Amino acid sequence: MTRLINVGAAQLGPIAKDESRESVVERLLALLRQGAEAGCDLVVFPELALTTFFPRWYTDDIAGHDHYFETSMPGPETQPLFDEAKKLGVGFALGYAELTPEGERFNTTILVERDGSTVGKFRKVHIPGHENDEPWRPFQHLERRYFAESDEGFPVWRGFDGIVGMATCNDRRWPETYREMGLQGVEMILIGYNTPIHYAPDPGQNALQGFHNHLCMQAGAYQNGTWVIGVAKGGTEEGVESLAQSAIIAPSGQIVAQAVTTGDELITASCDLDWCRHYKETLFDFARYRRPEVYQRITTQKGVIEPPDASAQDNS
Ligand code: CDT
Repeated sequence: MTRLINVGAAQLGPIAKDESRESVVERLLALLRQGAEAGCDLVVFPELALTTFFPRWYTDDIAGHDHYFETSMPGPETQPLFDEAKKLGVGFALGYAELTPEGERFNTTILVERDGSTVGKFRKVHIPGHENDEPWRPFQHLERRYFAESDEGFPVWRGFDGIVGMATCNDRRWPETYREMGLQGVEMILIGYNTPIHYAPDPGQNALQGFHNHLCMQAGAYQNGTWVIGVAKGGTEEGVESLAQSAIIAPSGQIVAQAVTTGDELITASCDLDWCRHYKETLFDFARYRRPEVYQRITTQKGVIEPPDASAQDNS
């Protein structure tokens, strides 16, 4: 059996601080139309795909940056994207900054079906970086100042003739992200990211950014028998170089398509959702082989608890 879903990973290049939403939406529309021409059922855009990565700037007053946030989705500027996608019969995932009526701020992705209906909304769970001003850094990563951590976890939805889930950027580095969705039978995980190459707390990791990006997504795909679609906003944005290397990853863990530029670029693959079964029903047959009774620390413990130091033990 084959259940083929044609997917486009719509990588974006930089978005300047003063680039208008209208201009960004035009770029998204160009990629969407390219996807439609290539026969895509689904086009995936990156995290915070409507604006520059504004958490790199400190502010005392977050509300002063509310122009980076969406209070409705679709809103007036994004409606043309929704209209065109429905007309073309192409679904899409779009990352954006969400400001709720209650005044909460989330790093959100919406997934829209080919008929224009909303499949689901995902709010980023693992919020990286820091809360307070750290001017020693060449640039800051203040996501923890701007965004609340979602407590909604990692739901999956039936859509695109399969079972689809989402995660956002830093979420992709955590094995729990994939396993939570794997335990719900996920067949395709959509992940947008903005990953600066320079990691100020430990620049020794800079040269490994590309390796770590693919390492975690390929492992998550293989260990859960799922497709993973990783989509970057890459290139040099407001002086900050971010990783590109968007990739479409099969349930085998193999990369089947990869971006070759750091700018706006669509890569596509025909994804057979039934390929997932090869892994879900063999090596990773969870019902047969998992041992949740010995994994208790995973859900009861947050940080590391080391065993007692042997030299401190009383050996009398
Ligand atoms: N956007 C995002 O989550 N970026 C993080 C950078 C971590 S460094 C503070 C990432 O995991 O790629």
